[in-house]
Amino acid sequence: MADPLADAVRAGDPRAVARAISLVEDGGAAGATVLAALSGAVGRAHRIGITGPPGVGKSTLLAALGQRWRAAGRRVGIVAVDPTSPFTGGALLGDRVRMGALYGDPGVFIRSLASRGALGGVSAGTHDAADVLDAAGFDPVVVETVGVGQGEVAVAAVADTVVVVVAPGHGDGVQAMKGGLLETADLLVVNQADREGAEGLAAELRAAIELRERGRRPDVLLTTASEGRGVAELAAAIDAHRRDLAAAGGLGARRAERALARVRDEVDRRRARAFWTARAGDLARLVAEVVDGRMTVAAAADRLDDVRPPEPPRS
Ligand SMILES: Nc1nc2c(ncn2[C@@H]2O[C@H](COP(=O)(O)OP(=O)(O)OP(=O)(O)O)[C@@H](O)[C@H]2O)c(=O)[nH]1
Ligand SMILES: [Mg+2]
Repeated sequence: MADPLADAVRAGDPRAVARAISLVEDGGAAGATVLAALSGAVGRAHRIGITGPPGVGKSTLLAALGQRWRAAGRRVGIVAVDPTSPFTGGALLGDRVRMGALYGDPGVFIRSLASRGALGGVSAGTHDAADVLDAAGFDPVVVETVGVGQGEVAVAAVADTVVVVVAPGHGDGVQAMKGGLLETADLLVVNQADREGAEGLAAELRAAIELRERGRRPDVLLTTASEGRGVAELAAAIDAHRRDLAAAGGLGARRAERALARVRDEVDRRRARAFWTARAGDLARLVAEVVDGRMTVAAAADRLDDVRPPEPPRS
C-alpha cells in the first residue's frame, strides 16, 4: 500500500524522518503503520552501539567518528538516548556542543530520545527509531546509551557492533565491567587516554579478557577523543568487526537475536498492559490491605496472579 510518509523517509527527506521517528516513539497505530511500510527497506545499515558509564566521552568520540564517516561520504544516523537522570540532566545541551560539528550537516541525522527508564536506556522506541534511520539510508546507524551496571547488556540487542567506552576515574575499572559489560563488548575503548591511569586501566581490562574461557575476546583500544587521537584506529576496528562478523555468518545471528528480543518485549508489554487494565480494581483493593498491614506484598501478588517462575534446577 502506498504510504507517502514512508516513501519520503526512504527518499531520505529529513523532515519525514523526524516525523516518522516521532510517530514510532509514540508507540501508536500511526507509528506501526509507517514501520510496516518501511520494513522492506530496513537492514542495510551497520548498527553500532556505543555505551559506557556517564561522562567517559561517548558523545565526543561519536562526534569524532562521525566526522570520519562523513569524510568517507557516509550518511550518519545517530540515536542518543538521554537518560533524563538527575546526574546527566544537561546531557542534551552538552551534546549540541560536543557534537557541534555534526549538527546542521544534512548528511547527519541526530535524534535524542528519552530512555523512559528502560534497561540500558534501550526501549522499543530506540529500536524503531534506528529502523527508520536505516530505511532512510543512513549507514552507520549509531545508538549512544549511558550504561550503568547491568543496563549495558541491553544495548547488545540494538547493535551489530557494540563499543563499550570507559575512562580512568569513571566507575571502578574492571569491577565496573563485571555486570555483563565485558561479555557484551565487541570493542573496548579506554577513552581519555591523556589522563592518568588510562594505560593501567587498559592493562587491567586486557588481563581480565585473557582470563575468559569462552566467548569473543574484544580488542582494547586507547583514544583521546577530545584531540581525535586513536579515532582512525577505532573507526577501522569497527569496520573490521562488521566484516569479520559477516564473514563468519554472525551478522544474521545478531539480527535474529535482536528480532527475538524485540518480539518478546512487544508481547511482554502487551500482556502487562492488558493484565493491569483488567486488574486495576483488585490492585487498588489489595494495595490498601498491604498498606494497612493486613497482607504481605507476596500474598497480594499471589492473589493477583498465580503464575510462579519455575524453580531453578537443583545441582
Ligand atoms: N581529558 C579528556 N577529556 C575528554 C576526552 N573525551 C571527552 N572528554 C571530556 O569529557 C566530558 C564528557 O564528554 P562526553 O562526550 O559528553 O561524555 P559522554 O560519555 O557522552 O557523557 P554522557 O552522555 O553524559 O554520559 C566532556 O567535558 C569532554 O570534553 C578525552 O579524550 N580526554
Ligand atoms: Mg553523551
